[in-house]
Amino acid sequence: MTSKKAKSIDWFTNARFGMFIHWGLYAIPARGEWVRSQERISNEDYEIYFREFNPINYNPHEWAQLAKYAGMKYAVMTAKHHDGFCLFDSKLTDYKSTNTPAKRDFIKEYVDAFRKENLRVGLYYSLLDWHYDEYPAYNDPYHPMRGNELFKNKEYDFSKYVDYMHGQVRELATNYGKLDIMWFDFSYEDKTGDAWRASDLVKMIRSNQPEILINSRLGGNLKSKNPEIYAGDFATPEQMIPTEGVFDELGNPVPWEACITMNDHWGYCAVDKNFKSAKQIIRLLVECVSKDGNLLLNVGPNAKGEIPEESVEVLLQIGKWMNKNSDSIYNCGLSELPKPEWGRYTKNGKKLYAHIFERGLGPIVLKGLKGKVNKARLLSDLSEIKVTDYWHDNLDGQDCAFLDVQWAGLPDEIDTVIELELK
Ligand code: H79
Repeated sequence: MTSKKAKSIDWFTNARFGMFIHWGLYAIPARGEWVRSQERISNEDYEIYFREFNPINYNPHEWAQLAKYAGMKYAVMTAKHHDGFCLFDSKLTDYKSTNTPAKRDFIKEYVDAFRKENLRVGLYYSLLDWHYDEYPAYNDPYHPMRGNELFKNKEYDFSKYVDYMHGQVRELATNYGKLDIMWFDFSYEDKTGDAWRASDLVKMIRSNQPEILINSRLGGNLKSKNPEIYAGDFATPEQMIPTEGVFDELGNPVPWEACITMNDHWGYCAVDKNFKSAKQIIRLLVECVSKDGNLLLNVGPNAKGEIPEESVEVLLQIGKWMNKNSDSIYNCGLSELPKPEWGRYTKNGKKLYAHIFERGLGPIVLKGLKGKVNKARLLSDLSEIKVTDYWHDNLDGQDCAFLDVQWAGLPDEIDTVIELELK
């Protein structure tokens, strides 16, 4: 089991950088994908968006090209979010994009477009469903109708919802060709593991998609010595990067992927202009890789089907950097060396990449690498950098190598990468 998993996950741990796409009816109110819950909007009141949804500029080929240019290797798109609206042509509900004025299966178009750019494709599927009648509302902590007296005595047959959910996941696993990732969101309180009939769900998915990767949000403990069938293949820290990566109980590395937003919302939010800079995001990506993890960076397209300009701008800048420096990202992971003062290390075999975030003064000091560096080059143009094993008046001890750089400031303010060829 473990070795079988290990094989099909290699592409993922080599890819390192992916695009998360949160898109649905909530793009119209444009106050984020939790708008229904936060404003306690009823099914009836939310219906106006269903009747309106017509994203005339939806062009997943452009999204795929942008993801590709940014250096991303895969994508994950919301087939259904918590609001229950389906962007795919499900036979099990009328609440789907093919019944809106758009009349399109957006998931079909997405998988085709991204595959065409040689990007791996994943689907996000929400375990929560605020539209389906049998999903508990009154006592649920998140449902828009929580605590609403009108729902107090309503009866729910949760097993009907679980049947529906399994049926939809089966549709996704059988009607959209080879999927690389199924990304479930999320388990809470008693709604975890067996409550979702998660073992059967995972068996069904894997029988249809033998190489698919499944995230760890169906419940269970991925870090255990004997993880449950439904514990998944990779961990998903959200809006944070684990301090030292993720390891199981035996100390073996667990594949992980940090998912982060560019501003402060996943779904489109018209007034949220709190965007991170390309520099911040590139450094976060490097941090993930330096800890053996991936970065899944979100975009929230608007009601016209356009990725916000601010996000496009940042992705283009990331692409410009990746174009020169992606050898220090793809196929790379953690080095055994402790985090250096000036930035981060990533490593691929005998190639060690020094990501310099802070210029400091004088030589770049490589602690622990005395006598171990064959060659050093600036990754962006492969220009030689002199390495020495001695520095006059060095008080740092005897184990250092030194990069005799001649710059006053950093050649690349975002992240100057030096490729070190180890002996
Ligand atoms: O799909 C994205 C989010 O909608 C979903 N997971 C990512 C990938 C998610 N975000 N947060 N959660 C699930 C957990 C719930 C957080 C909450 Fe809240 C805190 C719910 C209520 C308070 C965040 C802040 C959402 C509304 C306010």
